[in-house]
Amino acid sequence: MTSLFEDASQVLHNNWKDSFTIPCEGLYPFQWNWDSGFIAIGWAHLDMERAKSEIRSLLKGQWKNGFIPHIVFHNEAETYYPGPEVHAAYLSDQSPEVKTSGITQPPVLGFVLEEMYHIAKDKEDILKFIEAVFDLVYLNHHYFYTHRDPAQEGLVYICHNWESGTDNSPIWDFIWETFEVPNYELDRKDTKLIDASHRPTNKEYQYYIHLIELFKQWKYDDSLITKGSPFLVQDPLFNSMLIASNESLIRLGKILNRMEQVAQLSRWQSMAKERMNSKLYDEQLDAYVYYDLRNKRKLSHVTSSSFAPLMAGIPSKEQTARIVKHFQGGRFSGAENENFLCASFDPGSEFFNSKKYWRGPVWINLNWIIYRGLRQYGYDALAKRVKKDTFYLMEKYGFYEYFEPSKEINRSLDKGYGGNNFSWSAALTIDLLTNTI
Ligand code: 9WN
Repeated sequence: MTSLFEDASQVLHNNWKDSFTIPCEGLYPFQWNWDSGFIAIGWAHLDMERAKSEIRSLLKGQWKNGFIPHIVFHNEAETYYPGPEVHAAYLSDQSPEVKTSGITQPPVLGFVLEEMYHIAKDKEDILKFIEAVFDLVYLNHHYFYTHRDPAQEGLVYICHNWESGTDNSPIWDFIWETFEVPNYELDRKDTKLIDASHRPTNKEYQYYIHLIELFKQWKYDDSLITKGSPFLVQDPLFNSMLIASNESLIRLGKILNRMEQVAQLSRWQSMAKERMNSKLYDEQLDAYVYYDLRNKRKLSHVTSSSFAPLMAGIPSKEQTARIVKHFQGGRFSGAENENFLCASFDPGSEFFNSKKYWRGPVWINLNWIIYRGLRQYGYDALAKRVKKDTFYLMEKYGFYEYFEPSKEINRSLDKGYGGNNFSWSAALTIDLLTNTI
């Protein structure tokens, strides 16, 4: 019998394509932005040169203004929709030579670089690498604070559900209710590859494609998107990843003596943390929630993204004590601990669906983020439980994309949900296995 570590390592090796790693054979055959960050952490434990290559490949897709796209199409593949011709990023005068999408994903690169630094045995060598990419990652943060924060308040917006990384969260239903879309012809491949009931509906895809069509009309010009996009949301996960990455870049910048960048990052950082608490924290729910910038309203629902601020050190100790109650006989754990941690959407809500993608299932990258957050605030026993749940699911089913949260339903299942041999599930398992707590 092979070990979990060996199996995870095999998944990464199988998904490696010369200079980067695809998230999943067939289902996601290109390089994805935040996937690559998590994957690089996995590679850092196995082969640091591959981890570096993963980051360099992603940065080949960076635009002149610092923007990093959610997909880089280094290669050709027929098994994914929408491909490069639908995204048509060449319409922007900022886009690079390689084909990319024109929307982004949660900015994890800053803290990924710091993870690589901690994991590396040869510190001198890894610092050379970090020094070589530092300005590019900094430029990405500069892009966010200068192009995605119209009120200059410290919180950046996303303009597409795919930018959130949590594609069909019920949160986005409230945005879809605010506008109508034409009927686009969809050439979906995902529903031919895996169980369609685990994926978003065609109606939802009409919205996803419509937003892309609007952005193309505007040649991906950020000022036109700010003015006109019907989807403009301040998302707690996205902003937490940016804040966690700011913090890492500040620490790395000090080591590299990049004091000008450190000073600017620190200014963004203090504003961002303050605003997360004054704008996105919901006292009634004891959770960070979403703000719909277009329609000027809070979207007060609890999702696994609501817990990401712990990893970024945003809540006070008192807030954290209230937040963790969701995991102990609470909303997410279930009163009798009947759920594995952590469902992607509030299991008590009428919008919860335990099988459907980001409407309920457990995702390993969010578990990793929550684990890191709990440890940061000293909730080691709870962190251990998140890790135990993660390993249980992975050992029982393999490295699936997402998993059933209900322990009861799990008794009769023999598979996880979505794609199998999913890279970040494997990569972050490798990382969790190396943590002693
Ligand atoms: C769109 C690659 C990506 C992840 C996302 C996940 C899913 C894509 C899709 O797969 O989204 O980006 O086509 O469904 O939701 O978080 O980065 O693994």
